[in-house]
Amino acid sequence: MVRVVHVPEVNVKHPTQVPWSMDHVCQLFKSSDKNGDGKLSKEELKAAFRKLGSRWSSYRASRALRYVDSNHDGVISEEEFNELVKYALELGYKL
Ligand SMILES: [Ca+2]
Ligand SMILES: [Ca+2]
Repeated sequence: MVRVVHVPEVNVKHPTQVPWSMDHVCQLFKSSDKNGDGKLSKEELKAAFRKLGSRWSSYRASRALRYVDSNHDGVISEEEFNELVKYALELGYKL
């Protein structure tokens, strides 16, 4: 029997299954702002989650919007952007 003794030291919060780094997710969301208004609409979010590999991109976009959109204007603005990145990273492999 083969014992796997590799224990990651810092990967407690973000297990190794998570294929996306913070930078990567950040870039992806930024590049998803198709109309360049500096905000992410639900449609743009949906496309971003699809690129992240989500099979439920529409559902994810709605959930993310509800969770991250703290001023309830229906879009993710720059101030909310960091929360969005965090949210996506926390979802990680569950996408
Ligand atoms: Ca936009
Ligand atoms: Ca907002």
